[in-house]
Amino acid sequence: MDIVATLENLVREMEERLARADTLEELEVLRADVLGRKGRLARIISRLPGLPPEDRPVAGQAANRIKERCAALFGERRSALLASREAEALAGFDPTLPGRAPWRGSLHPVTLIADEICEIFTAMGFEVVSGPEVENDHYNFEALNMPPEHPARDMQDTLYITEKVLMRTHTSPVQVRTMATRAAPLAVIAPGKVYRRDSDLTHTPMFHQIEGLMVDNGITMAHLRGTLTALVRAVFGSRTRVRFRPSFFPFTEPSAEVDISCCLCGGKGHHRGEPCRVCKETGWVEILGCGMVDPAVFSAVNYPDNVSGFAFGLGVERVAMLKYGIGDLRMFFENDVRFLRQFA
Ligand code: 2NM
Repeated sequence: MDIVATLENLVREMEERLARADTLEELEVLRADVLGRKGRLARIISRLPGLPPEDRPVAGQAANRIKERCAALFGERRSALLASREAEALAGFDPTLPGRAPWRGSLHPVTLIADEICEIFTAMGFEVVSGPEVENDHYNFEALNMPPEHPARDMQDTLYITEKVLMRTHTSPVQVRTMATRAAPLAVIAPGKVYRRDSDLTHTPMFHQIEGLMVDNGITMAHLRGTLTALVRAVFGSRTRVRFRPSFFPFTEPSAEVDISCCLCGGKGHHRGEPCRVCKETGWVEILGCGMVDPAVFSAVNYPDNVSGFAFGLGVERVAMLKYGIGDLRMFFENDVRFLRQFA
């Protein structure tokens, strides 16, 4: 029967064309040509009603068989093409390899130093306290022996919110607040952000301070000296030398600044045959300010006059720069991961 032979030919022809179709696009053209609504198979089937009735069942069955066979051949070729396309895409890399873990970040060097210093003091029995960054005139200045018009207020370039409300210029108001609510004896440290109207290569409008205060009967400068020497040697190493230089602060009397032997040149003033850039050839670098709390501060918080105490303050960025050999203050605020990940 001629129609059955035509159908058989169609399958053979299609098998050949399928073998040559090597893209999914070519395959789709072939599918439309053979199996589409107006394709070759559809045209053959449309001739069935014109056959003599006795031939129709055999021809009809053959048409159905061929249709299924063609669809199956297409499916196989399509799967094969999809598989080889994927294999091509994956060529040269192994999809079972584990991914690269993203960097999860690390603590900022300022945080590392602040945590380290707080830990050193808590180990000596100090307690960490905190207070507001927006302060008022009383706690930031007045109670710290800096009345209005006191020339010491010119030492601070203050960021004012109103005439009486301001961004704290140091963390000392935290110590004042602590004394105002608690009786001696007291040993506290106050870490935190402080604000100054200052911005250049070596000053930022916000930086971090840690201040400490110890009050009891019989606290002397010997306690101050021993405590701060212990701090410096814990941070910079046990061979670090320490010297106390007379200075002035409105809230302490006497007052001192503490220098340490230069952590780059070891106090020699020269490093690798060059003048030391850290200590400017002096062999010493300033690290903190301190003193015995002025009686005027104690009276502002109604402390009895039989107590004495020492206090100190340091800049965390400054300590971090010296300890890690960072030459530029701006590094702390740029948050460049190439800088930050060195402290991971
Ligand atoms: C410094 C230097 C010297 C200080 C004083 C006080 C308080 F509140 F107790 F009076 N807190 N911090 C102080 C003393 C801070 O920073 C360079």
